[in-house]
Amino acid sequence: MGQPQQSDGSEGAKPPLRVGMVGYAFMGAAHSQGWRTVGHVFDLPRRPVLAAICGRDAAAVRAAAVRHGWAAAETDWRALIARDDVDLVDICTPGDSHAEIALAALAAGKHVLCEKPLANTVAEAEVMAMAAQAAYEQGQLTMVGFNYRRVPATALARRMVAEGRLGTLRHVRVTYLQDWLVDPGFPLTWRLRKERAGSGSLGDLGAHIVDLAQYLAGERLAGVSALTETFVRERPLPGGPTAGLSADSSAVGTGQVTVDDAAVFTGRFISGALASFEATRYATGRKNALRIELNGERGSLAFDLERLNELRYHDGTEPAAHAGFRRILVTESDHPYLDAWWPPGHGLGYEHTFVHQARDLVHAIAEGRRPEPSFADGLQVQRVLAAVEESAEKNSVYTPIAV
Ligand code: SOE
Repeated sequence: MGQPQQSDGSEGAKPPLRVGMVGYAFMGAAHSQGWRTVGHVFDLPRRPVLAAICGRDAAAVRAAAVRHGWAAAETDWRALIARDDVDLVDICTPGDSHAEIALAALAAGKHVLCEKPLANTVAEAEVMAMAAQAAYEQGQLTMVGFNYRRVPATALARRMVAEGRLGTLRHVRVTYLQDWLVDPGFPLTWRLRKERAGSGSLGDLGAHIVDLAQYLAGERLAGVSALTETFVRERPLPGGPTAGLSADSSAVGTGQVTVDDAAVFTGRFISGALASFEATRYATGRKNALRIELNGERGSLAFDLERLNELRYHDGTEPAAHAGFRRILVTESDHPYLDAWWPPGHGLGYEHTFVHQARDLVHAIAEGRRPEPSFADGLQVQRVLAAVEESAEKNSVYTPIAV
């Protein structure tokens, strides 16, 4: 039975891994929780230290440092990177600054964890992946924060696919649905501007499901056919009717949405298996609904983030008379990550994916192993997203993924 591991007093003797984080909003809070918790739950080879957090607003970043347990606060990410007491830079900013911060951190000799999507463009992601390769040769490691790989149930699904329990894969079906843009009065935040976010639902939600589908399938997509849409093209500016009027606003106090609201696409895996994807912020009533199903010749697996301690499995080799989908309660100590948590039946949640992400990265760094997903994996996802955009521009023409 798994039990939280108690400190035996030797924690202080472990070499520290001193983290500096850039960004303190939703993802910054989630990553902070991961770093803060991981050493109290898992027996790690190095002791994570929350050295410094960075954000532009001095008062807000100081408050975030206190709330999330960071020892120091900086207002300039260059100063954070220059600190001698930072070994690893964790980037939790909007996509338009990922490349610049990651490249500077690598040049300064730091390890880097970067939130998804890796970058806003393929060109940026290419430079980042090249820099990561060069840094690896100097002993620095890099990872992308695709946290949904680290739900115990999705990690178990990966293990079962790798064990051959599905046989030859035929279908992968994935949807990632939210509804926070349904109201046309919702303001024009950075996530709705291409220059900040790169794309809309596609980069934010589509990046997750492309990564998860390829991770679970154990193979990459070869090409896609896509439709994208922006349902509401003009929205109120965030600060109210007169704030920061932009050059492209046609009506007073509003601005243009320059990203997709939804992306629907089909894909073909290299093996010939077929996939379908839907990423939207307009699925009324769906808050953060990520579902994936894989069908193979020997069986099927289904995961629903709203029931994240469960995995559904159908063993197609069982006699039809009593075969059927069964529910695996993913809380056993021999399930991924669960040997360090609670006794069976006591479930985990969303935040634990960030604890597991930190755990895997600390192990990789201590052991000098390349963590996954790598920047090269992040680049490949970026290429899939670019192929989706290209296909959508050409009215769904099948578009091969660049290699
Ligand atoms: C978007 O709404 C978002 O916060 C994503 O950016 C996260 O990556 C996802 O996990 C939850 O939704």
